[in-house]
Amino acid sequence: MDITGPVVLISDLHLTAEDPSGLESFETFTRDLEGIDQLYILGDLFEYWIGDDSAEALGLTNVCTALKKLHESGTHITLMTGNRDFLLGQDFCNSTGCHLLQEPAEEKISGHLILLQHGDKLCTDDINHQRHRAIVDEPLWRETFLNKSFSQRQSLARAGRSQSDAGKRYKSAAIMDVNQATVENTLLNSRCSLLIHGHTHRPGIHPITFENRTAWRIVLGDWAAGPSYVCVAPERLDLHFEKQVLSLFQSEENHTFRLHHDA
Ligand SMILES: [Mn+2]
Repeated sequence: MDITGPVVLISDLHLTAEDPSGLESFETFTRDLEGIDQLYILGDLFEYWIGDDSAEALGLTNVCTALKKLHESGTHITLMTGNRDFLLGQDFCNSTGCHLLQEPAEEKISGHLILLQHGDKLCTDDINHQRHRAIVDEPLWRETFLNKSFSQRQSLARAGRSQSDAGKRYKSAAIMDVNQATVENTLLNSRCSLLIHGHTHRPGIHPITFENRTAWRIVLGDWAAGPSYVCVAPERLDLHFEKQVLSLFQSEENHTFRLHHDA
């Protein structure tokens, strides 16, 4: 681990008891973070979540304990939900010491104004996904689902997951990536020139030039090959994934960023 800033961001860990090594790597990661100012989790911490009463039944109490310990070490933890764990709620946050943040959010991080999002809502070419997301975002749908018994929720979630896996086999890679016009519009409507998101599992840093300004889209990786994370410091931002580091350095004179690749 190479922590080059006081603020760290992660997403797409997809933690589940079915993958004990993932749980272990999260516990190690949070121990290494103790003492940093702030951790942002930008969604899909869990492979799926069916209500704040189910951590124990899903075999995920160690994750809660790890977050709580990090919080107690003095690190401020901010949590955004993703399309897999959109049912994470206030009870989970209260018991782990996390602050719930709605997307999209403009946050001041190490002096930079950064737009944060999980990322699936930027993938507007995937119409079926957007339709599904609109349904489960309805407060009434959520209330109805959460009022079901644990085993009912469990079997509905299982059915939903296998449907989604089957759907992915037929979708082209392009459909499951962000839509460029949606990204540009999102940045146009914000004051930010940095956007950090996850979801697509395609880590990278991309310049976006529009209306005479350059913005940067930073994409977090998933954790299939170990932790992927972004560190933000006043003068630099580093994206770690698959043993690589991509960095943005900010110039002192005009505050523009320069990209550097460390393979
Ligand atoms: Mn996702």
